[in-house]
Amino acid sequence: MGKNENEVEYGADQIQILEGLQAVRKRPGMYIGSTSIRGLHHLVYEIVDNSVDEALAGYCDTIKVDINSDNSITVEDNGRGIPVGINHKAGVSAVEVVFTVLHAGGKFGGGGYKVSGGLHGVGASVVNALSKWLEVEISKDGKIYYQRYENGGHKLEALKVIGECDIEKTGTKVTFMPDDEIFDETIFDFDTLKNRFREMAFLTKGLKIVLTDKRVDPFKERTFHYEGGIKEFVEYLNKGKTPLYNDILYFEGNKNNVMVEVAVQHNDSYNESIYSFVNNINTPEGGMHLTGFRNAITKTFNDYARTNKILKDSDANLSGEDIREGLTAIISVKIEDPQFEGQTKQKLGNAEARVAVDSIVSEQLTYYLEQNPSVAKIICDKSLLAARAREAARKARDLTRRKTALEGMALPGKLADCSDKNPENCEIYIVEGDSAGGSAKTARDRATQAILPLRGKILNVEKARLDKIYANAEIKAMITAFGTGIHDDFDISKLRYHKIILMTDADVDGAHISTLLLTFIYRFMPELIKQGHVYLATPPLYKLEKNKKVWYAYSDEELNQIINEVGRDQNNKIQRYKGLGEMDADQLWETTMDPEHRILKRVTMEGEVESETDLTFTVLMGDKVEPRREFIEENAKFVKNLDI
Ligand code: TTJ
Repeated sequence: MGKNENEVEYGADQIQILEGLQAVRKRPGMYIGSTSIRGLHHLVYEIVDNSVDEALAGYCDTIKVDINSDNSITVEDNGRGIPVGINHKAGVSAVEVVFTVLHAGGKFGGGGYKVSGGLHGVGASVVNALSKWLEVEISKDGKIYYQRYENGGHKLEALKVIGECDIEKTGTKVTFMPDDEIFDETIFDFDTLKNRFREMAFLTKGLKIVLTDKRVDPFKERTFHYEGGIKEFVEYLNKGKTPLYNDILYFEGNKNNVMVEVAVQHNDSYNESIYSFVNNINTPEGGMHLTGFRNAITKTFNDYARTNKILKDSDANLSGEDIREGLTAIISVKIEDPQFEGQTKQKLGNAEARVAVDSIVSEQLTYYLEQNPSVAKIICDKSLLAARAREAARKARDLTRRKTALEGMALPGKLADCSDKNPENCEIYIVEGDSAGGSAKTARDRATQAILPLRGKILNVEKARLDKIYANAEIKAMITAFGTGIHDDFDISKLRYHKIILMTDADVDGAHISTLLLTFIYRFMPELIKQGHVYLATPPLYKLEKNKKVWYAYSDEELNQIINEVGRDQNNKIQRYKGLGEMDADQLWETTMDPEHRILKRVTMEGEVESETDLTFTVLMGDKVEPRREFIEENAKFVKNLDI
């Protein structure tokens, strides 16, 4: 029986190809990490990374990403366009190879650096396999080539010419619809994509990325374009702080086939915000490139300080931590064959990267300091101050470290500890105010629930140096109670409670105290948040009493719903809770502490751009007002029009 024009002949190769794509559909998590919203966004990054490769090769300077009204995605670049000729080994067009063969092509045969996606360049074929449909258009040589795939990568026809274009127009345009049989969530989040594309543009100087959300009217559009690349990234991260000098130090070079770019600027804060990348992928666990950077600056600043008598011979060396106090830095390396290690495969293992970064930064930083003695002195003086504060803090810190049992309980007096000693069973409530703390101590399950009452507002650590922080009783009490230590001392295996629950009033003051607590935990023990140990308790907003029966409502909507159920009449007695202190121990237990009924909100680092979280804390908790006002305007999505 002859085959009609739209039937496709399945040779052995074709069957093998479809089996490959079928394998992706069977175990998507193996290729894109998960089928959650994170995996959904990874599809976009996998496609965009191909265009970024073309930009790195020097042939593309604009990438447009559209979220279409049907929640499909279009990515279009002005690169050379995927080759359209027949790939003789595969017997089909190179385009078809790219979209149907797993791990296809070292980037279509081109040399140069490959920016492999978050999951190491699984490429476009995986996106095709996980899409309901996908279309590709290539413009080159005055023609528009087109091909469409459906149901996880089944091609409808061979690549064909569907039209003409200007002879000088070249580029690749891909539109795909994620398969809702694979993904739990198929609604793209504009802010998540926005944050990642901002980061990509910073890391690829000169590249313009335009993100447009066509699901809203008028369209929402953001353009990211930084000729200064990672120098502008450092400037952006420092916008919530005060730089200590005007220059942004920039070092770049190539060594051992490792391309190195580093940008550095100190600010007046006491935190370090250092972000490292390999082939545009963020490496939160650091690795060899970060080690090379740390080694280089510690050695170079100490050499400079001694040579220039800023450090006397008798003085101890400045520690890395002293020099990095207030440091904002981006370390970006590009390497042909990155080896990722660590718990989450986000740590760079290539030793040649350590050598390359160390030598390039040491050499160029030494030269910069010699040419700019005033900046060098500013940095060394700040490091000396940090060293003295650290020395003072060390003494204070030793007081927060648990002494041995022989020296008696080193735990804070105000802590009502629990009897169970297995941290996995235990939780600690950080409670605002002594009265609520009293009720919580009465209400709790003594076996597994510890209570640490805090008195009023705690220190805003965003603006305080370590010695001042250690001097603060509330902060010291939490450090001792948690047991992990902080900063470089931090050891998650010493955590004494697997749940840290912040319980504050459901009003503005309570929210402020929760924010101050989260700032402290994020700046001093971020792993507690990253590993999901931190929660917010949610006390009820209302109590409704009717004919001796009681209901609790945790939101206005829920109150309305209950009133509709029980009937709207004058027997309803409604109390709006202003604070935890208005509840007696039984009510506090029943509504907010009983694991059977309570509602806990887990605190997570939403989104994938580490530096955005850091910047958010700086902007919201730092001392510069303008960036905070901008942030609130940009993010206050539900500002009610106050009828004043
Ligand atoms: C590679 O080297 C040979 C000439 O063509 C180069 C190429 O294929 N460039 C290229 C691929 N630019 N853009 C892509 C691409 C863009 C998107 C949106 C999706 C995919 C899979 C590839």
